[in-house]
Amino acid sequence: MNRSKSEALFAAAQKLIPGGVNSPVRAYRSVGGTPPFIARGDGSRIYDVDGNEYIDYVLSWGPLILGHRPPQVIEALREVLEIGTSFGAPTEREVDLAALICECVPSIEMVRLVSSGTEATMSALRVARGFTGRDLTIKFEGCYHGHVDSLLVKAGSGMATLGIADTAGVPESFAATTIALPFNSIEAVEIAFRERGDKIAAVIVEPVVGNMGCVPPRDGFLKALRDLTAKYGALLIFDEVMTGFRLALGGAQELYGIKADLTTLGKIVGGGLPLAAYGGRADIMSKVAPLGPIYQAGTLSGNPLAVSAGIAVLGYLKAHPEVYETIEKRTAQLTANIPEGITVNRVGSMFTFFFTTDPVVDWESAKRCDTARFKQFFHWMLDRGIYFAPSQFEAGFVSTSHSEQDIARTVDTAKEFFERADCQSAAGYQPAPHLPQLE
Ligand code: KE4
Repeated sequence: MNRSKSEALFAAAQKLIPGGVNSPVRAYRSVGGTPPFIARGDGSRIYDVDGNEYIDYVLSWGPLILGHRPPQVIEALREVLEIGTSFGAPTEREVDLAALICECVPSIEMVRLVSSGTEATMSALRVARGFTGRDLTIKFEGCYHGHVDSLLVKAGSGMATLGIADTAGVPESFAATTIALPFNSIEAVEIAFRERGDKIAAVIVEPVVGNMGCVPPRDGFLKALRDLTAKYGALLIFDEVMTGFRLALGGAQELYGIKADLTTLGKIVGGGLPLAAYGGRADIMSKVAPLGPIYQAGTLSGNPLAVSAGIAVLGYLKAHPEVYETIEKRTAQLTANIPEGITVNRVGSMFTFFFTTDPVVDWESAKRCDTARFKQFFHWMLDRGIYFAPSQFEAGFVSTSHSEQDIARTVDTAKEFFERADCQSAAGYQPAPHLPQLE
């Protein structure tokens, strides 16, 4: 597959942008090779600057549940372009989106719009500390909640991909406010609360983890978090930036029947534009400025372009709940037909192929994956027009625009990889370090 234009652009980009990318995981550091520079997207497809076509299972890391350029979103954006792009003042659309969010996620009684998932989790954490008057947070190893200083402790996603346990630049005093525990370990949470329960402001969790790869909660784990936080007067924060509107209209909360005190949303809620949100119980959210003493602000919060895209997507999902059954069925077709020899985790239309034969239930088990074989698989698929996340520690997504033919072609291409003799071990098929070519 010729990627000469991407290579030239990548070389130019690296002179101007750290690593040539505006978010680390895009740089292909853990899989090697040149990241395709994307020229356009349409439905389930993206096309790079060299004209190569791919079936896209990254979907901008989750937001594009309706695929690329869904007509509803394009039309909504066109309408807004006629009236302006940003006012820095309240608009009717923000009230409409707030109402939609509160309707879809019953635990959210009041909501504040922000511009990124990181902003949402950072704000939710500050609100939890302000509301409880406590400083400590429990998070789980392998979970990623954006690049919030105090949460970049044993985080997943790009940090797991790059093998960075803890980032530089975060004062020890910040990191010390975070207690990182094994995901799915109720006992570890019980001990933490027994020892320091009166100092813990919140537990923040990806209710279904996407950022160490897709890892579902063990039976009873989320309920235990709900009970323990209530017992000790801490808040339960569900980080549903990835799972919100993805697993169900009401997110993981609807799927598992657990009501969080605060919820963070992102990705789908902005329909592919920069928009995220945090919200929850009115008694908690009423502490947020200008109503209460906890400050949070944002120049482009609630801007009409992003809000209109969010309304278009959420409005469509609300009017067509059957889409969840369709994308879950398509994802099941994809994951059920992957040959033996790897572990597949799937929840709804989120999935990960883990290159291990052991169950993957937490970061300890995820990090034992054979990332060298994942790299071979990744390039095998990429060179045949199947675009997965360039990391073993990310989730894949299916949209309403993925056809049964897309799924069948993906399964067949994966089967070829697993059946080829030289792909049976990491010593086998090796993509060229900078030019993953195949004969
Ligand atoms: P952003 O600040 O990237 O909008 O959202 C941060 C965030 C918060 N919470 C969860 C559960 C998330 O998954 C994310 C961001 N997800 C990653 C992908 N795993 C974004 C991709 C990237 O960092 O480039």
